[in-house]
Parts: sequence; structure tokens; C-alpha cells
Amino acid sequence: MLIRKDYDPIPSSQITSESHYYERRMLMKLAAAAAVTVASPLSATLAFAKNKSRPGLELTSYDQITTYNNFYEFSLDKEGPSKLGQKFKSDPWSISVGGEVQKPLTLDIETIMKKIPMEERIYRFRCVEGWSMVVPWVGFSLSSLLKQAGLTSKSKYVEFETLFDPKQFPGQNRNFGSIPFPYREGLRIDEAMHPLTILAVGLYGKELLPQNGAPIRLIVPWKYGFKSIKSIVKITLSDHQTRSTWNQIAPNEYGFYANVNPAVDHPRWSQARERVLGKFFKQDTLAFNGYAKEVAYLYKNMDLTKFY
Ligand SMILES: Nc1nc2c(c(=O)[nH]1)N[C@H]1C(S)=C(S)[C@@H](COP(=O)(O)O)O[C@H]1N2
Ligand SMILES: [Mo]
Repeated sequence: MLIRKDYDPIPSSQITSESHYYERRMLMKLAAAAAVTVASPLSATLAFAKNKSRPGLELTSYDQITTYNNFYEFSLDKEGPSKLGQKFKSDPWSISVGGEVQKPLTLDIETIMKKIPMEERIYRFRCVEGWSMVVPWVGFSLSSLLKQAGLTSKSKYVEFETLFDPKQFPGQNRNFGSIPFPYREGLRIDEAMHPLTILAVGLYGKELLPQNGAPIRLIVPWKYGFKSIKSIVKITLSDHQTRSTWNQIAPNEYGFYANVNPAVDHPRWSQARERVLGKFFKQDTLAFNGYAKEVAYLYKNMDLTKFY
């Protein structure tokens, strides 16, 4: 990737490697974001949400987050993605926003990193399989990107699509049972515009590694992990409910909403408790993964046993 002098924070003589450079750049962006945090009511809400969720949240180690993964395009087991992802090429990369929008756009990841201020968000993350972790993501609100494309009265749902490239994703080559690639996920527009919903480009102040969805992935902290689709190339706004890969595969097991809900069990296991990576004892799973105050209103009049 091109090292740009114009926004290089350190003398080039001190740049030892590309990854070092990116770490510095990411930290610079975070510092800049911190200065902006109190500027708008929206960011104030976010800062509040973040600070509130901070006490008691013990970060999962970088090592755990980057070696215990679900990424079926690489492998069906947890250790596979970190090994098979090492040569994954996420540069150049562009992401398109189209469908029911005022102004369809295609942005390359460089432009996004340069133009959009990045923030750190420490979120709980709960997989539908019953394990969880706490991750310091680096990213920005999905809403800021969608606003650039401009919503219309027909922008009611958002569909996300992962890169389809069987040369890079061995799992897309073989016939992995009945998983229809590319992986797709969807949100209702109010969920997509919610300030807690982010596109992440990093974690622990570093660029995302391939196994975590480089270079850009969705994070919806109150939903089961499968909604948080990785390595996104395409975002399509629609006037009707969009596709969701796991919902298509097994609709009775994985709902379109997939809000974390300890009161609604998966047909094959309980969702009441969770195993926190790196911890010995299980803990109770929280409604909306602990974000009920922020998001429960989105589902006020819905039967959550029906819309699971
Ligand atoms: N494209 C794609 N996105 C995906 C998946 C996948 O297999 N393919 N797995 C999902 C599941 S089930 C989980 S729990 C999270 C895991 O994210 P992590 O490996 O960064 O912890 O990614 C989600 N996003
Ligand atoms: Mo998951």
C-alpha cells in the first residue's frame, strides 16, 4: 500500500515497516477523533454509551480475538481463518453503496480511512453458538456512510455482501454443504442508522487482520455475531427485507433480527448463558447483549419470540 507523505505523522526515517506505519496512522486518527467527540450531540451519545459500558468490561486478549474466529469463507473451524487468511489481499479494496439511495457511491478503503474520523468502540460481542468476548474496535458509524449516499423514502432495509473470490477464499471453492456464497447480511434501516452500529476497520488500534474481516466489516453489538458480516464489498439499500445467509440456510434456527436474547433459546441449545473467551466461569447473557437501554425501543411493538 502506498505510503502517503502528506499525512504521514512521523519522519520517514523512523518508519520501520508498513504495519508500524498503519498503527501510527490509526492512533493519530483516534487522537483526532477524541478531540471531535464532544462536538455533536450524536458523538456525545456515543461517548456516553461507551463510558457506561466500560466499567466491568474486561477486554478479551488480542491473541484470542485474532485466533478464535468464525469465517466460513476460509474454514469451518475456529483456528483455520487465522492460518488460511495470512495471504489474503485486502488492498486495493472498494466498497459500493447503491440501490435505493439518492447518489450511489463507490469508495476505496484509502479514501474512507482518510476522510472519515475513526473512533474506538469497546463492545461486547456474543456469538449465537454461546461464546462471547469484549473487543476494542476501531471504526465509524455506518450512518455516516449511508448519509453520504443519501436515503430516500424507499431506503427501508440494508443488505451487505462479502467479497466473492474463490481464489482467495478456499471455502468458496469447495462445496461447503449448502452455504450460498457470497455471505450476505441485512438490517432494517433504523438499526443500520443507530449510533451503536459501526463499520470496523481495526481492533486494538491496529488494522483488522483478514480473519476478523479485513479491511472493513460490520459490527452490530446487540445482535448475534453472524449479523456482523466481514470483508464487505457491497451495500445495497432496498424497499423490502433483504437476504441473510444464515436465515436462508436455517430460518427456524437463525432469524433475520437475531437480537441477543437470553429468553429465547436456539432450537438446539439454551441462550441463557455464555462462555467468555479466556474465562473459566460462564456468565448470564444479557437482553440485547447489554444494550437494551440503547436499542430496546426499536422493537417496542414486536413479539421477540416470533421475530427472533
Ligand atoms: N463473511 C462472513 N462474515 C461473518 C462470518 C462468516 O463466516 N463469513 N461469521 C460470522 C460469525 S458466526 C461470527 S460469530 C463473527 C465472528 O467474528 P470474529 O471472527 O471477528 O470474532 O463473524 C460473522 N461474520
Ligand atoms: Mo457466530
